[in-house]
Amino acid sequence: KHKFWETQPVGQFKDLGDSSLPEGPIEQPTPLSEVKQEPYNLPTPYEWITCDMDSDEMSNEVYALLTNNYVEDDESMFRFNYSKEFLLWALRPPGYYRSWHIGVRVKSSKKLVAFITGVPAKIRVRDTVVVMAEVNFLCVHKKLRSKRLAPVMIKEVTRRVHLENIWQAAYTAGVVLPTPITTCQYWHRSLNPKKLIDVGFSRLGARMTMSRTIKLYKLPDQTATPGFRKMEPHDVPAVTRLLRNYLKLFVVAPDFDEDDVEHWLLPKENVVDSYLVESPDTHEITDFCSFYTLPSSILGNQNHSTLKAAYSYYNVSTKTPLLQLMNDALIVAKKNDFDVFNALDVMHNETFLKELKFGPGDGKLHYYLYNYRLKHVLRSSELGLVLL
Ligand code: MYA
Ligand code: JJ1
Repeated sequence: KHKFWETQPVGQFKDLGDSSLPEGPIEQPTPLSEVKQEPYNLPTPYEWITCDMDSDEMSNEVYALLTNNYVEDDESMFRFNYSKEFLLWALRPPGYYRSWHIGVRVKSSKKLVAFITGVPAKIRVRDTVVVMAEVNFLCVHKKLRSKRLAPVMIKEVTRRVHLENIWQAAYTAGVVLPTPITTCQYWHRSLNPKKLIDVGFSRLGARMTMSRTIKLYKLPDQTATPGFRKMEPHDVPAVTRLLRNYLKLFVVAPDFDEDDVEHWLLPKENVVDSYLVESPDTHEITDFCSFYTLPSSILGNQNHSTLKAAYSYYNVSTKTPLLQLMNDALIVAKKNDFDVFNALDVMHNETFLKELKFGPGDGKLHYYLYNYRLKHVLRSSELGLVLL
């Protein structure tokens, strides 16, 4: 069934019930001198390139490839439209390797036709912090699908990760591969229900009119929590402490230091938004919420071309009830003109989804580790990791 994935050091379906297998790396690292020194062979019309994302020309080509060929929903009504600024943010975190931004060009025309990336991350699995690659943005041009290019790209990124002496990876996909560490459900909270219905993102419920629907999803103009404000640079140490303490609760979670928090959570316009609660009396930072901006192109609608979506990122509540904190997140997202607020059922998200009128979507997201076995599949609420 999975001719490629059966050859890889990942959990296999046949081993799923077998808890005699140990938790941890599936295969041991080899000396770097034994890592293949030259790139894998591509079919002759194509060549590898390392994408210099600092170059405006290169990042424009990557943006165009993904805009036209990246992930769609099951009915091809929407396609992720990561912005250029978002891609630069996602691909250049602290300690990133340029060599992990990999493109494939047609030799004759120089056209970019495929892409895959990794970025380094420290991820804790139970008590062990493991340096990993987070692999994302795997994309093959629509006209070159089903030619087995993806396995070559995955092997090439693996080789370049190994050259940095890194032997594990984390990734997500909408498809089932051998084998998920957990499977998450997407949930959606309408902010602009009329547009969502007009473009086919959602439907009028049974016995619902448009005006009743608009009323149902109405939100206050102002946030409710005293001391709720945007995160600022001087908050990095306090947010890092809050987040590190919270992420201890989960079986798999990032091990963020202050540099990571500065990069991943400090607000960046049209990319990532973070808010916190500063206690009006003690000035303590007690709660935190964040979301990233990922629009989708609306395919073939006369009236609208993009859906502006916010995706729940990391949220921590120690004083403000999570429900109230996330309602404030919905209020600021609505104010900032988002059409929908999306979330996965990870961490403690299940405690607010239904009450805040999120509904389950038709998409699922499967999480995977490369070369690291878990004894059991996790519940999604045991996962403390959100990938972009
Ligand atoms: S997930 C987002 C993936 N991108 C898209 O969905 C965009 C639209 N689709 C496409 O561009 C293509 O359909 C892709 C496949 C490129 C996805 N992850 O070349 P093929 C396996 C892993 O003939 P194509 C993201 O970015 C498939 O099961 N494998 O197929 C995270 C089959 O293998 P097997 C996938 O459709 C990526 C083989 O590829 C995926 O032309 C993490 C078929 O190849 C998928 N999403 O191209 C990558 N889809 O026969 C893994 C299909 O065995 C990283 N396949 O079933 C692993 C860690 C590496 C680093 C390790 C370091 C130590
Ligand atoms: O966005 C998604 N689904 C939407 C649109 C469905 C359009 C028809 N297929 C959806 N809408 C219903 C919303 C409704 C609002 C009121 C309350 C009830 C719900 O369900 C889905 C997620 O649900 N998204 C996708 O399918 C995109 C792909 C997801 C997998 C991506 C994995 C790749 C990432 C790797 O890095």
